[in-house]
Amino acid sequence: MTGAWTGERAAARAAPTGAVRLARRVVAPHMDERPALPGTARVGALGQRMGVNDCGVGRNGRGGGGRADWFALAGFNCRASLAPPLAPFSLGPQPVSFSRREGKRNGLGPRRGTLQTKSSRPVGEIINYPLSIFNYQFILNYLEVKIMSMNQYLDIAPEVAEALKGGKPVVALESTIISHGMPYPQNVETALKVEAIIRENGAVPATIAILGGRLKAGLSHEEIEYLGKKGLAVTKASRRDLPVLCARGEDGATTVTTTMMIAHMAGIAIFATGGIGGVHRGAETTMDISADLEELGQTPVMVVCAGAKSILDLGLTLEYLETHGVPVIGYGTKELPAFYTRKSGFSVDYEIDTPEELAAAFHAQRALGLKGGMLVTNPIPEEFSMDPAVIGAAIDKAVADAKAQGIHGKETTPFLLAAIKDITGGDSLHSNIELVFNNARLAAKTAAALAKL
Ligand code: PSU
Ligand code: MN
Repeated sequence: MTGAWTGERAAARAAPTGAVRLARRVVAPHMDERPALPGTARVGALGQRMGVNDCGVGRNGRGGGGRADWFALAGFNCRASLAPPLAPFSLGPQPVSFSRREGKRNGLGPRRGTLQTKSSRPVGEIINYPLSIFNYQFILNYLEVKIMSMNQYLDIAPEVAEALKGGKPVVALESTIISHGMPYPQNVETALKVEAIIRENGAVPATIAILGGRLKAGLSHEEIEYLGKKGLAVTKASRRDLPVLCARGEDGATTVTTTMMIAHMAGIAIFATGGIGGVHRGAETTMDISADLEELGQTPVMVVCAGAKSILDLGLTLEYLETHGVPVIGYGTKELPAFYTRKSGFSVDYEIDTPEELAAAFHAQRALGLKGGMLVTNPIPEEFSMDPAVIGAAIDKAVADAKAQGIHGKETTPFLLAAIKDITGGDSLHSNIELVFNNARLAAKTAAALAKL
């Protein structure tokens, strides 16, 4: 059986460093009904023959089936940045295609194929190289192929797709903060204002949520209003919730975890929010540790936040992040901010004082091939910060109430957020809103700086 598939380069641009970035969209059979990204080709018929199993990996059961790289090559959007030795691979203006031919199997089982241009002209030396799965893997490692869209469930809003295609700055935003983090209507007002602030600072906002089982990168105002009104009735969606929500076509508000995941699938590197989840107080018995920390350890997205609330055990949260190799940066501070206050008594790993240096550090993390994210903690502006004694007492009371009422699992964080707001009579909500604005500004400036690298 012969299978072939074609992918077309969506955008390529030379960075000042000489590195070449290539965004390629490959259309898989199940994507035929989906709108293509602006400016990309749709190759439905050729895609028909192509599926993960048709790549010779999963089907013959040899050579490590299920590799992410193969999945990327097998028809999902992928973005590659190419190191200079392989620059010819992506430099040609021609659309690139892969054709796989039925060939002899060698003793190790891989099929062979050739990588060539759509017109069968070689793009460069590498392209003509006969490929076994092993040297494929080698090339892919060089290519640093990253999955932009690992499934058929992703919808990137046209404006966001256009910005990504042109290498323009984009900032992701979460939706649990809308549905579970603040009351209506302040949640919707804040979400819309945050988007406006990101635009004022030169980036395109992409609020992320799950709507009708679709992973949405970029929401309309109506969609934000819908989530804000629905509030706690929307499922708070962490990593473990995605499969069932997508299969059932349900809605989900994305936490830091799922926002990072979907941002990364879409090719968005920077994400602004209020606070992250962490290791809860008493986790030594409850084992309540937010999936946000795991995600920071594995997904290459920069998260700009105001630290974490002391509803958490901040010391253990930092230990956990260290174990998972997540750099914790203080923006203009050496001390971890505690959300409502600028100080926590804990040190961060590094102080960085400019968006350009943040972007450079994130860029270096990628260039080093490190897999995780980066946590930027940006202290609440002085004028909006709260009295540590007042907020400390409110948090202690909220934590005690949660314990007394037997609140646990995913309800814990939303319960504590609402209790703190009630106890402080709304003062904390005001601070919460202002710190999100502050983070949006920093994230947009950092995204702009990153786009220049
Ligand atoms: N902390 C806040 N505000 C929030 C959240 C946490 O100060 O809105 C939300 C975020 O969406 C975060 C999630 O990802 O709660 C963490 O929930 P959990 O602790 O259940 O992992
Ligand atoms: Mn939890």
